[in-house]
Amino acid sequence: MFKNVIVKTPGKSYVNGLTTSDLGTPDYELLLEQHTAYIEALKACGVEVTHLAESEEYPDSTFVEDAAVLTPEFAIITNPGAESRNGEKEEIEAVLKKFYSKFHSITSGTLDGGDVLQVNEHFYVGISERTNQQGAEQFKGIVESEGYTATIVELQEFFHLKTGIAYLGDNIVAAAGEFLDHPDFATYEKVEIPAEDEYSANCIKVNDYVIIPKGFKETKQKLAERGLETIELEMSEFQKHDGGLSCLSLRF
Ligand code: CIR
Repeated sequence: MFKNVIVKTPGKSYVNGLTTSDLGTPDYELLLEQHTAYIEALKACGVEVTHLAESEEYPDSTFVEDAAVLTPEFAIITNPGAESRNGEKEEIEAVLKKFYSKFHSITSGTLDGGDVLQVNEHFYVGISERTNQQGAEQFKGIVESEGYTATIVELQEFFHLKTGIAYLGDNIVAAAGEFLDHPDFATYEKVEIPAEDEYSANCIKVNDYVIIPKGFKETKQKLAERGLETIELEMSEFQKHDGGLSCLSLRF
C-alpha cells in the first residue's frame, strides 16, 4: 500500500518545456485543472499528498517522478538526462529528507525515474534518450547492494520505459508496443494495449484503484475484466509534453 505521494504544481513556464509531440501548445488553465483532478484522484486512493509549489526555472518539474526512485527503505536521487531538468533533483532531495534517512544518488551516468519500473523486489531499468548504460548500471549496483534485483532493458521506441508498461499487481502488466512480446516481460499476464491506445499504457495502480487516462474504453474494459477498478483522468495538456500519469507523482 502507498501512504504518501509527492506532486508539484506546473508553473507557467510549463508551456515552454520539453516535448517531442506535435499536439500543440498546452492551455495553462486547463493544465492546472487537470493537475487538481489528479491530486483529488490520488486522495481518493487513500494517500497523503505532499504538494510542492511551482518552479518557473524548471518548466518540466511537475514531472516529479523523474528526479527520484523510492522504496520503503531508501531513496535514490536520480540524475535526469535532460540538461534543463537536471537541477530538479535538488528540491526533491530536500523534500524527501522529511521522509527518508537513507539516500543513494546516481552520479556516474544519467537516469530518469520514468525509466524505472518496480515489480516487488525487482527493478527494470530502461536505456533511453534520458537514461544511459552507466546510469542504469549504477542503479542496478545500488539496488543489488540493498537486496533487490534489476534487469536493464534497452528501449527501441518508447520515450521512457514506463511510457509503454505499467505493473498492476498480481503478476499483471499493462503493456504496449515493444513490450507486448518482449522476452524480459514474458512471464507476466498482459493487459495488451493496442497501438492506437498506447498512451493508456502509462497508468498507475495506487492502492485499490488503477488511474488511467480518459478516452481509452478498451483499456478500461480490459482492466475491469481483471477485476481492477479504474479512475479516469483527462490528461490532454500533459500528453502534449510527453507526460503521463506516472510522471506526475512519486508514490511511496
Ligand atoms: C520531459 O521531456 O522530460 C517532459 N516533457 C516529460 C517527462 C515525462 N516523464 C516521464 O515519463 N516520467
